[in-house]
Amino acid sequence: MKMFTGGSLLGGIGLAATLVGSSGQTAAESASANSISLTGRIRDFPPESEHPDFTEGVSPSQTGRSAKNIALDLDGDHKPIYAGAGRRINQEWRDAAGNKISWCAPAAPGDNAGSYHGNDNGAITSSATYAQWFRDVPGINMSRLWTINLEPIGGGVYSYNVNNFHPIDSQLLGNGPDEHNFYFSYEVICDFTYDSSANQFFYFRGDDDCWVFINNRLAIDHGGVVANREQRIDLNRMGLTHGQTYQLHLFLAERKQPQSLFEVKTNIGSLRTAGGNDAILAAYD
Ligand SMILES: [Ca+2]
Ligand SMILES: [Ca+2]
Repeated sequence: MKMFTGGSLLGGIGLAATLVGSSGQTAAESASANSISLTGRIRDFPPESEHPDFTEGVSPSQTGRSAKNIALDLDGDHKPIYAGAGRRINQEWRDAAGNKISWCAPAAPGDNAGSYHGNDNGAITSSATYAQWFRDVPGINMSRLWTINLEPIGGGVYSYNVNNFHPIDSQLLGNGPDEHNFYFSYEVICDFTYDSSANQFFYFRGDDDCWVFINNRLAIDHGGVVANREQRIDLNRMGLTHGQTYQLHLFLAERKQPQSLFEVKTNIGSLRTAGGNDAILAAYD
C-alpha cells in the first residue's frame, strides 16, 4: 500500500480539510423546509490503486453481490467489523411483497429466502484494511462533513436520490486522472423514534457497498463492488420498543468507476443526525 508521506504537508492539508468540514459544504443541495437533513463524514481515499480496497484493479471475480462479510454487531466504537467468510449472492432474499431484503433481516411471514453460489470476500483485503474505511487515519485517508437532504415525495416518504454522488470532486485527495473523485466512504449516524404502528422502513439503492445497522444490529448487508442494487429493512422486524429512541448507522463506500448512485428512501419522519450537527462536529473533529 502506498502511504502519503511528509508529515508537515499532511498536517497542513488535514487542518484545511477540517476547517472546510466545520464551515459547511461548499456545494450543498438546497433543502426544503420539510426535508430531513442528515450530516455525516465523507472519507476520501486516494486515486486509483493506492489503497487495496479502493482500486480500479478489483478483479472481475471479486466484482459482484456479496454478503456475510461484515459482523452482525457494530464494535465498541460503533464501527462495522470485517469478519470475512462471505458468500456470493445468487438469488436475492425477498419479503412477502417482493421487496429485496437482507439475508440477516429477522424473519417475517411470507419471506422468500435467497441463495448463495460460492464464496466472496467482498473485495476486502483484510479486517485491518476495512477498519480504515470509516475511521480518520492520517496518511491513509482525509475527511470532511457532508449533508444530504431527504425530500418529502408523498405518503410520508422522504427520498434522497442522485445518480451522480460526487461530493468531493477536486477536494481532499483529489480526482487523480479521473473525471470525478471516486474512492471514498460515507458514514451517517442517526437517531430516530420507533413507532410500531407506522410500518417504518429504510431503503437503499446504489452501487458499491452499503451497510445499515439498526440499534447496532446489521439490517442491510449490501456488500461488494456492484452495479445498481437495492435492499430494504422494515423496522417492525427489529424487536424494537414503541416510543423509544434508537440509532441508525449508514455506511456507504464508492469503490468503482464510472457509476456513483445513491438513493435512500424512508418514512421514518423522526430521523435526525444523531445529537444534531453540533454533536456530530464534536464527535468527529
Ligand atoms: Ca478518492
Ligand atoms: Ca461505483
